[in-house]
Amino acid sequence: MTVESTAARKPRRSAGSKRTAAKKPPGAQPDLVQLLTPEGKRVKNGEFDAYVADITPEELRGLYRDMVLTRRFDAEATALQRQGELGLWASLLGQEAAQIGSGRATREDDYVFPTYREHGVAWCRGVDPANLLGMFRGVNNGGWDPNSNNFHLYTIVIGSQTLHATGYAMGVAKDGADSAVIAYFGDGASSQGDVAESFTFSAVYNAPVVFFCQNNQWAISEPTERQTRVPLYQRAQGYGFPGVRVDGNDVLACLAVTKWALERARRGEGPTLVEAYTYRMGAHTTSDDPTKYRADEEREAWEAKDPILRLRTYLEASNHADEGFFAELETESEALGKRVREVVRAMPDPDRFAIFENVYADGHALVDEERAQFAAYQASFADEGEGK
Ligand SMILES: Cc1ncc(C[n+]2csc(CCOP(=O)(O)OP(=O)(O)O)c2C)c(N)n1
Ligand SMILES: [Mg+2]
Repeated sequence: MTVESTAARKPRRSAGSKRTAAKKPPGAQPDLVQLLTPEGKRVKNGEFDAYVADITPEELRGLYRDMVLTRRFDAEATALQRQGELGLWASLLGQEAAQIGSGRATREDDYVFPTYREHGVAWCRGVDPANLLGMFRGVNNGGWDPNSNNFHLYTIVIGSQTLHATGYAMGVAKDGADSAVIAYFGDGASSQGDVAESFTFSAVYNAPVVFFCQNNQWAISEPTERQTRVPLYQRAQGYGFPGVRVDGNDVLACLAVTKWALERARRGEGPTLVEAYTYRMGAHTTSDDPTKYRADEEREAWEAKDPILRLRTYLEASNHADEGFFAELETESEALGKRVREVVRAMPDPDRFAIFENVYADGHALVDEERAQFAAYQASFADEGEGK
């Protein structure tokens, strides 16, 4: 498969979907780059094998460990929300391979622009998972220094980070650096104007940016069929850069395809769209109840394609990992869960007025006014208390 043929590939239509965007049957598999089947079998790929050809058993175990620890951390965060320790949590359950594969493909000097769900990518960038929870607990606006790990703060305004990434990438090119930028976004975000503008700008300025779309099939309660009439990766063709669809539950394929796309960016060949075809196994966030809008069979069909299970099968079948490795990892997982729980519970409440700091470097009259209003509002409670 060449880059050109990838971009020019025809949309696949499921039976009976000639004019209307009919929903695919559960488990339907579109054309995609896959190196590890759901059954854990390594399959050859003429174009992308080269990007993982020298991967060692130790590195394979590392990818497995990353996915397991990320899933464990994510489960702990969901539990913490249920116990009232967090206001909200956006789970990545099911998307571990897309995030670990692409995250491990990045170089230290690359810059990453996430959404609010990229806990696995944060892990790969070296951000302490406990620090991801401050915003969800409502005690800070981020919790880490973006420039320490070249990992931007989480972005809730859907799609806006693709513009930030494009601008940053244009700057990287102007600096003459050979680092690359990667922007994460979802299938729902693909409908945002910001994403369309990012595609146009990055294409015409040949910006070194990879657009990594995790098509997890749902944008809250809206299925992908409501976002597009063509496979999402084909959008790239209209902007003049390549798009490729990868099995988002295959960590090896995600690693290989993202490496390829980042290398294109480094060589000055401009943007790439990667559509990681995956599934959001849990709710959109802890505020959502997916049983209201999707069938259990759909989730069950995707359970059979679990990203962690398939790598475990492969590791065991190829004798790359023994029982000792899995047992040790289990212990490490439990320790991570415990530590995260302790750190979160100990997070101090912020000073109420801290929100007015750092809005402008040198302050602003409007912020001063708002601070004064807030102070008066707070004081009004004190008066009430005294009056009683
Ligand atoms: C500009 C904007 N519009 C609407 C929302 C509300 N919103 C939050 S998440 C979401 C769905 C996003 O879906 P998708 O891009 O597929 O990402 P996913 O949550 O599935 O990872 C919406 C509409 C928002 N945060 N920002
Ligand atoms: Mg989505």
